Amino acid sequence: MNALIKVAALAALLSATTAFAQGTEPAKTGAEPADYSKLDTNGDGKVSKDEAMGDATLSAKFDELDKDKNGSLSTAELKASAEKRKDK
Ligand SMILES: [Ca+2]
Ligand SMILES: [Ca+2]
Repeated sequence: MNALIKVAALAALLSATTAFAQGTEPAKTGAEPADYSKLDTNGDGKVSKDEAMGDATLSAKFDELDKDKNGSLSTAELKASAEKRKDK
């Protein structure tokens, strides 16, 4: 009786594992920089200081990342920060 329960449990476990594996999407490469485009709520291609508030890390580094001090982070400025992080 006990053996039968064990077999049934094992079968259930195996089918659950298979279902999980099939439902899992391929892992992302991880090389992708953080998606700051979603912070650009007004869609002008730049992240303003207000928009940066949506990301604590970005908000904290805003002044440092805003190289030309124009009050917004351009794609180039964001890309530079992503590449800087990659070095570490
Ligand atoms: Ca914007
Ligand atoms: Ca800027």
